[in-house]
Amino acid sequence: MSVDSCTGNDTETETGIGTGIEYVEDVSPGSGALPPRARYASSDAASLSLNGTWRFRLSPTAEAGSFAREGYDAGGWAEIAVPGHWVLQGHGSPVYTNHRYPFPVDPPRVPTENPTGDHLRVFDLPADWPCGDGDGAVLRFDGVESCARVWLNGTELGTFKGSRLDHEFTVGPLLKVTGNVLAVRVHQWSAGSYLEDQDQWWLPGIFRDVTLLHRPADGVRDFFVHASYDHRAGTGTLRVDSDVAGRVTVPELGIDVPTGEPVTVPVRPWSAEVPRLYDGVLATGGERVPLRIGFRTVEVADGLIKVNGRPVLFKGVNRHEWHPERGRALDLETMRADVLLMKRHNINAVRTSHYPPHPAFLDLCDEYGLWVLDECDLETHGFTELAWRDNPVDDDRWTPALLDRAARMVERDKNHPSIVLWSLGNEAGGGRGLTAMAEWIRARDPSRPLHYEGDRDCRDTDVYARMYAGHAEVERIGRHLDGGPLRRRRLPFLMCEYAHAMGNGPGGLADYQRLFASYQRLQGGFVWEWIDHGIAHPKLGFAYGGDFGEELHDGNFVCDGLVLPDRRPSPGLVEYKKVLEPVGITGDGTAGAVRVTNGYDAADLSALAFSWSYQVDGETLASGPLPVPALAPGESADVKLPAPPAEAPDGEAHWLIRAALAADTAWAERGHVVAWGQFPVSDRTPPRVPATARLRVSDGVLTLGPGTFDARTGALTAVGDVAVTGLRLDVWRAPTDNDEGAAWQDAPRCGPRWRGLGLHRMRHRLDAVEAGGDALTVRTRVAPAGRELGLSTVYRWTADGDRLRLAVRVVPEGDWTLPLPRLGIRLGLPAARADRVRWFGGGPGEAYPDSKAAAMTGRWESTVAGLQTPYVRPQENGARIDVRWAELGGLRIEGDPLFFLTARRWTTEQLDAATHRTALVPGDTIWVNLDHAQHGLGSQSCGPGPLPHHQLRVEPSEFAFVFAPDPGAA
Ligand code: IPT
Repeated sequence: MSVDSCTGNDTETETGIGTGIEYVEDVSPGSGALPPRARYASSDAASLSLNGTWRFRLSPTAEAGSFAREGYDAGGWAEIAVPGHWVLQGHGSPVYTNHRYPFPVDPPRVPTENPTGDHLRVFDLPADWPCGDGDGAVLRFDGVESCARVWLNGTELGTFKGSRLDHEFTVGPLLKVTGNVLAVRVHQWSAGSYLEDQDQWWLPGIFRDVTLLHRPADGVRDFFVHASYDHRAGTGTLRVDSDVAGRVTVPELGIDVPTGEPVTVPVRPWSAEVPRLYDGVLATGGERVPLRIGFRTVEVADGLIKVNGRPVLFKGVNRHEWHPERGRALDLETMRADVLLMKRHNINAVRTSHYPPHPAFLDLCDEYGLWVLDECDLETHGFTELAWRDNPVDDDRWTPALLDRAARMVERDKNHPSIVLWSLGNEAGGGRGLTAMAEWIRARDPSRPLHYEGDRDCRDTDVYARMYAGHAEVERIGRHLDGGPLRRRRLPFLMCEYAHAMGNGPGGLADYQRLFASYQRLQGGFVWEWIDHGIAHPKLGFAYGGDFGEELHDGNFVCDGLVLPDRRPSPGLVEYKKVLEPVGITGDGTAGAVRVTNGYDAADLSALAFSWSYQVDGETLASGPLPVPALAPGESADVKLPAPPAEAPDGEAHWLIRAALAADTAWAERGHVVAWGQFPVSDRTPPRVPATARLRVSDGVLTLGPGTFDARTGALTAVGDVAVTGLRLDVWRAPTDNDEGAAWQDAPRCGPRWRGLGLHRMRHRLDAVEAGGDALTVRTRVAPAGRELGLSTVYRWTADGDRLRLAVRVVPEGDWTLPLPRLGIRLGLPAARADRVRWFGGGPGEAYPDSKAAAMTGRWESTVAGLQTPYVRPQENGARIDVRWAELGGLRIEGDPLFFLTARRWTTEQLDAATHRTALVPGDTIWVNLDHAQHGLGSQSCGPGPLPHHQLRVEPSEFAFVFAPDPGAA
C-alpha cells in the first residue's frame, strides 16, 4: 500500500532499536508525523479502533530496552487499558502541582528518573479491510502524555510531543493482514513537559483513542468548512475548501457544488441557544465525509464580540477533562454528562482550559449548543519562579514546537461552529513565540478572534481578558476607565477565569453578573472551574495533592470545581444557574404584575412556558399558567398576575413565577425550570412570646416554661423532654478554602487571621446567673486566651408556658480589626430522636450571604446527613439561609429575626480537623448552629474575598430564638 503524497513522513525505516533518547529532550515537536488536518467524526472509509487491553511494562528511566521487534514476546508483561493513564492503573502514582514543575527547571532537560511506559498491542486487520490500488492507512493518536516513540512491525514511525493533540502516521506499506505489532513507548517527562505546566495532575499514558484509518485512493485529506451568516440578509454562505477536490451537498438547502465554490442560500443561523446544524456531505473520488454545518459569523465590531450581528454574553466555565477514576481518559458518556449538566445550569460557554479537548466534546458542543473558546495545549507557568527567565515562548528554538501546537489545534478543530475564539494557551508569560502563533492562526483562520490572557496590552489578541479581577476593577473596565494602551481600550472584555469555585463557594457571582449586565464591554466570563479533580481513593474518599506522597504538591488546590469529582453539582453550580438565568423576572409582589425580560442573545421566549403560584407560609395555595409573549432578545413586558386567592389564610405570602421548558429538548425534559422569581406579598410576623411563665427552683434545677436549667451555671439542659447540651455563643466556622485564601495573596486572609486571634478556642467566662420573676439572665464574656478583646454576651430566657425564648445580646469589647466567621449559638441535641429536618426558609440547598440567589423561600425537608455538602476537603458547609422556623432533633425552633441553620453529626472542631471526608464519623449528638449572621464566602482561594457588604462586621447585635418541643416529632 502507498499513501498520499502529502505525508511529510520522511523517517527512514529503522530496525535498530535504542538508538538514543535525544528526542525526549529535543525542543522539536517530533518527527515522522503527518501534517495536521481537519478532524471528522466519521466517514465511509474503514477504521479500526485500537482501544482496549494492551500489554504494558514500566521502566524507571527512558533507557528501557527495545521491545518493538516483530514476534517480541510481551507475554510476561502487565495489561493496561488504552485509553488510560498508567499511574491510575497501579503503576506508579499521580503527581499534582499547580504551577511548579515537579522536576528541576533546566529546559529542555528532564530528570533521568523518567517513568517510561512501553505499550504493545498485536492486531489483525478485519476480514473486510479494503486493500485497493493506491489505498493507504494512517495510525492516529488523539492524546499521549507527554512524549511517544512509535513502531509498527518493527519499523519506527516517529516520535511526537503535544499531549492533547492529534498525531497521525502513515502506515499503509507496513500493515499485514494478521499479527501487526504496534509498539508505543511513552515517556512521562520530555521537553514537551515544559510547555504543559497546566494546573492539574501529571498523568502519563496513552489517554485518548488510538485508531487505524483506511485512507482510500482519492480520499479526503484536509478541508475547511467556511459557513458564515449574514444577519441582515438572513442568508448563509458556504464554501468548503478541500485539498482533494470533490463535491459538497447539503440536501436540506438544495446545495450541490464543487469544493472551493461559494454558495449563498437562506438559512437559520447557528447559536449556542439555537444550535441549528445542517447535514451535508463532502465527497471526493474515494471517500464520503458527513458534515454538520452551522452558519454563523463571529466578529469584533464596535468594541464587542458579536455573533450573527449581536453581542454575546458568555456565561461560561473553564472545563478541564476529568473523571475521578480514569483521569483525563474520558468516555463519550462522561463528556455528554458535562454538556447536559452545563446546559441544564444555564451555562452557555466553555473555555477548554487549558488544551484542546477530546474531539468528541466539540461535536457535542456543536450539537447541544455551547460557545467554545478553544485553547491551545500550552502553559509555561513554572517559569514565573524564575521571573520568566528562559521562558520557552520567548526563545526562538522553541517556536517550531509552539507553531506545531497552534497548527494542530486549529487544523483539527476549525470546522466546529461552536468554536468562536481561539486561545494561544494559558499562563505562558509573553514572548515572540506567542506572537508567531498568533500570526500563524490569523493567517490560517481570520474568521475567529484571538484570546490570550497573558498578553496584557493585547498586541496579539482581539479581546482583553483577565483572571480574578475584583468587582471594583471589573466595573472600571466596564466603564472604560481602566487605562492601558489604546488598542486594548477599544476591545471587548472577558473574564477568562473568575469566581474560584474551590471548596465552599464561590461567593459574589451575582455581583459579577450585575456588572456584566450593566456594561456592554463586559461580555461575561468563565468560572474557574468546572470540576474538582479529586481521585477516587479507597481510604480517603477522594484524594488530592500530597495524598500520593509527592515531594512537591499543591494540596487540594486541584479541587476547585462547580461539580464534585463524581459530577454531583455543588451549591456553587446551583447558584451559578440562578445567577445566569436567561430570563429576568422581577416585581415587588404587590403590584399585580411582573416584568419579564428576555436575556437570551439570540432566542425568543417561545420555548418557555411560564407559570405562577401563590404561597402562604411556604404552602402553595393556588397556581396556574402565566401567558407571556414570545419576546425577542432584549425585549421586556409587564405581565399581569391573577388576583390572589380570595380565601388565603393570614401569613407570609409570596408569588413564585417559573419559566420552564415548554417541550422536551435535546438537553432537558419539558418542565425543566430555566428561571424563576419570587416576590413577597406580605411581611412575616415575628414570633411573640409573652413572658408569662414564672421561674421555679428546686434541687439545683431551674424551670421556666418548657425549659430546664442548671441553677448554678444557668445552662439549658432540656426543652420539654429533649435533652440539650452545650448551648452557647459560637463564632467559629471550619475555615473554607476561600476563608484560608491563597498564600501568595497580598490581601489579608481571614482564615489564618481568625486562627491567629484564637477564634477557634474562645473561652466562656460566667459572670452572673440572675434568676428572677419571669426571666433567667446569664451574663458571660467570650474571649480567646492571650488577647484583650472579647464579646460580652448576655443570654436572657423567658417563656409563655409552652415556648421558651432566648434573646442574645452581644457587645464587642476591645480592638476588633477583622470580621467574624459567624455569630450565633450552637447547641447539641440527641441524634437518636429523629434524623428528619424540616424548615421554612431558604432552600433547598446551602446558602451564604454572597451566594444566596438560588435559595427559594419555601418549606423544605431533609435528613441531617442530607444537609451536608461533601466538599473534598472538609470545611464549613450546609447552612440554610433565611430560616423562619426549623424542626429537628425533637425541637421546633423559630427565629427572630430570620437565621442560618446548620446541623451535623460532628462538631465544627472535628470538621475543621478533618482533611478528607472519610475522617468524619457521625456521633450521637446533632450539633446545631443557629446563626444570626455568617461571613460571606468570596473567592479568595484565588481571587478577591467577600465584598465589604458581605462581611460580618463585629458590632453590637441582638437576636432571639424560640424553642418548643416539636409536636410532630416521633
Ligand atoms: C490560574 C490558572 O490559569 C488556572 O489554571 C488555575 O491554576 C487557577 O489559576 C487557580 O485554580 S493562574 C493564577 C495565578 C491566577
